[in-house]
Amino acid sequence: MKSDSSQSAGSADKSSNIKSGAEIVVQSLLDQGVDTMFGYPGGVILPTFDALYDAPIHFIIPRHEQGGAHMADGYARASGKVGVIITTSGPGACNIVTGLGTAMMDSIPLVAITGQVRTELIGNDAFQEADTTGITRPVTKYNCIVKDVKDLARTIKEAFYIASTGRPGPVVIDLPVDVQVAKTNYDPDVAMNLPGYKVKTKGHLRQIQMAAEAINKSEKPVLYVGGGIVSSNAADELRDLAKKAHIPVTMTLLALGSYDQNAPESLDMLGMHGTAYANYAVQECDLLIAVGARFDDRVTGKLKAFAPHAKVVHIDIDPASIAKNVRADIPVVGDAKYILTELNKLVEHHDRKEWFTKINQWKKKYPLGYDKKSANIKPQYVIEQVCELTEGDAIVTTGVGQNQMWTSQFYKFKRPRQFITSGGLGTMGFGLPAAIGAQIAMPDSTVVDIDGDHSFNMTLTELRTAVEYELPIKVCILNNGYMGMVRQWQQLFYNRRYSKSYLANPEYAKVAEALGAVGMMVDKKADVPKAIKKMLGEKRPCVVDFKVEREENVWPMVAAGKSLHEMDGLDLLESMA
Ligand SMILES: Cc1ncc(C[n+]2csc(CCOP(=O)(O)OP(=O)(O)O)c2C)c(N)n1
Ligand SMILES: [Mg+2]
Repeated sequence: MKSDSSQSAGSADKSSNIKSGAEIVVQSLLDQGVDTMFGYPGGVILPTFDALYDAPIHFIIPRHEQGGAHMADGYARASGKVGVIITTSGPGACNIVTGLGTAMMDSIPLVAITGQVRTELIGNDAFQEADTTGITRPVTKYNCIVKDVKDLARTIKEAFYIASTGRPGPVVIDLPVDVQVAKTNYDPDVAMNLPGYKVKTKGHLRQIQMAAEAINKSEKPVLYVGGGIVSSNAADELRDLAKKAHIPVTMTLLALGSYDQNAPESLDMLGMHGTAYANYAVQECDLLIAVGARFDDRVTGKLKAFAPHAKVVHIDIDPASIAKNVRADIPVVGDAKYILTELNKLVEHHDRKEWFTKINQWKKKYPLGYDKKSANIKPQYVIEQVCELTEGDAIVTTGVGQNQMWTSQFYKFKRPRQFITSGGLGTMGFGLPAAIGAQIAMPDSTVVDIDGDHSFNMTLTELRTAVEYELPIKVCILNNGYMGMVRQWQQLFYNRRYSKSYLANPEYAKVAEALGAVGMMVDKKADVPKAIKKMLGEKRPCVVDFKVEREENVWPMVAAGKSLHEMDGLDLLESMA
């Protein structure tokens, strides 16, 4: 092996630090503070699994690598730490691609270690060979293959640094089996070598002053905050700014809870299924202060007509995000926590009475709502009950579709890292494994996955993982029988032609029981609170299959291509106010 020359080098002390690549992986993880990881074994990663055999790391084996990647992601989102996953080559590595893409789109720090065939076989179509770095390049912040064991410790250190700094994201280290076996001296203090990777955290002082001046002058400002507030742990600074300067706050899907939704300044979520009061406020504001948000198309609607009267302050750690979609009048590149701290020293208090009066009128006229008198179980009712019975304090994950949008509308979040959902990629099947990861990170919290029937079906095998590790997660399936969001679009835009959006479901309560969890089915409205209470008291993983109204729609809705103020469904909300 080419790289074990260092075996003979150095003092007795140093030679005691001779380790195999596999041992270096484990020691590096421990040195990074990793105490929990996820993974699934296979041929070419066996040396590292052998080194993990007696390592003091809580190791969770999912039933499918995709589940493992979402678990690591849910763990990272709930804890703020880096999520770690290890898989074999070929099929194992390919199975985490969706998980990497999910983390990439939502800027979640992950480190994935994938086994690879022997270096001499690479490119030979060897058994279980896949071009992992090629396949994962577009879904990672950074990836690389380590071909020399001497580079391994440094590469792992760099991987954690890249994953967790700047705009966070997933990193893949591809590791051929022979490099796991090769030996070298392990230097825990090895220096990183990342000349091209620079993170600007501080923000330009003059730009910050200009932002403060604009805030002080503004009569109708809106804070529009995204996932960056969560990843920079800047919720306290955000609250100080909103309270001190008296500015209403609207949040993206990923930022929900970063501002207490029960506070009077909260406008809740904006965008396609955002609140009317958030969307109107954005369309009318004279200053939009975007923090850690990227003006995603689900947020802006028709770009040309977005926030037409607003001067835009854009604060983001990723310079590539700034002015990508919407012109920034005052760009500030840096860490949200730092910049908001500086901004708070410079802003003045203004009442902005007229602005808040107007906002409160919109809130009164168009509250979120649904037909509460219906005899059927309305999905929104289930979520409201879950919110009430968990005192708004649970960690909540979701699938994708209507279930996700209703959860964002009807569960009122109080703090960051409480709502865990796949925003950018919109990955069905995320809810259950993410709940498992979150429960592992937060063993004393109540973790509820509010899921769609078809989203749940995509990764339900992971229920067995929750049983295996005795995780008391709760799953509320909003079972409308349909791929509801697809059906809603087909109803509204395809003349009710429900093409391939229906599939008969299994009996989820029985599936849950068969997998060793508690299963319940609820088809009467009166039984909803009882069932939720029972679910919350369960020590075992518990699945409740709520048979909800089948053709309920999510309102309001800004149809694709429309401007934010052109919402459908407002008359309905007004009539239910
Ligand atoms: C992996 C994946 N495949 C397809 C889609 C497209 N899609 C978005 S929502 C949806 C339907 C979801 O159905 P369900 O989980 O039952 O949720 P509901 O909308 O009914 O609440 C589909 C198919 C997706 N987001 N993710
Ligand atoms: Mg459904």
